[in-house]
Amino acid sequence: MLSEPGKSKFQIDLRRHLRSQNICDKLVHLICEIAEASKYVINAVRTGDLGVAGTSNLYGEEQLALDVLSDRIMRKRLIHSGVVCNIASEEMDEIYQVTTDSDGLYSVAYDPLDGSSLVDVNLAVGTIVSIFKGDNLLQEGRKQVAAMYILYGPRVSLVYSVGDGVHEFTMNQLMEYNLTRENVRMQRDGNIYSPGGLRNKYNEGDEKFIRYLEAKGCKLRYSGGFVPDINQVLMKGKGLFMYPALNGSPNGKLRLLFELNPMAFLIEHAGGAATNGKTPILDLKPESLDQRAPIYIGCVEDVNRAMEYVDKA
Ligand code: FDP
Repeated sequence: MLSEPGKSKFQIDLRRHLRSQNICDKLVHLICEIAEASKYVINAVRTGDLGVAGTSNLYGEEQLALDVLSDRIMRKRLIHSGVVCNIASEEMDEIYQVTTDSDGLYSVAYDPLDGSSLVDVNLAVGTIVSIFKGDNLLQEGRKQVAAMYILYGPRVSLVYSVGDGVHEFTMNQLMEYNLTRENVRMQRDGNIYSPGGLRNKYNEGDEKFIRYLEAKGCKLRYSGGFVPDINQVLMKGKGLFMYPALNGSPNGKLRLLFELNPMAFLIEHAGGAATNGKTPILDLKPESLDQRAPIYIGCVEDVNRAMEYVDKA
């Protein structure tokens, strides 16, 4: 643990913290590069035109939608990092191969701007990142060597894990990420719930589970952005997010590679759990880049209870 009692935690920046994690220099470099990229993404989110792709600005130049722009920012940084062999993004149809020589390098799957439809109503959005060693991106999430997200809210925060605890950093006025919470832990049981999707498309088990949560006294806390909603569950340490199978969408909405795996890695490493209703998210073997799955993620006891309801349905 790097934060010492009596010493200001704000002195510990991301790079220094990463160096205390016993990981290779290339992984430290990669996570720092992603943190650098996020500074340009937040700048685009805060100041960019809210135009849609294909429209032009005052000078007749083509505008990029913020998610397309964020994707370019991330991809460029990863390509030039020198430590990445394969890249997959929610914005791309195929894997982008940076180099065929994957020895000692990493592969990265990311959602550059999750919740981008919320930018025009000024709600929080985020970048989600999953990192594997080597060139294979279609592996079980449990094989991730690191996962992280950056939340662009009233403040910008970065949460990462390399498998040894979950740590939160907050951007300061100099745009540096400084440690604010080390070893974030989830309680076993929660009191908030974040249910995605249309409730009238829920199946019977999910409907009963929601009624159970309401009867238990859980408060509804749903922003419609996966990153802020998960961040709330993780930082409060007590709650559950779900995006279940819906009538007509048996795999729900959220994508395994870009959204579910990295968040499940973070929540599990904070002592929580994540399942599709039957199998832990981190044990699902992806068959395609755009694979989706239902998810129940948060406090262990709430997730177990969700599985009971799903099983009985
Ligand atoms: P969005 O469509 O705004 O990009 O991943 C997509 C996502 O947002 C998540 O951020 C969010 O949790 C979910 O969709 C919200 O979906 P619903 O509107 O169906 O609840």
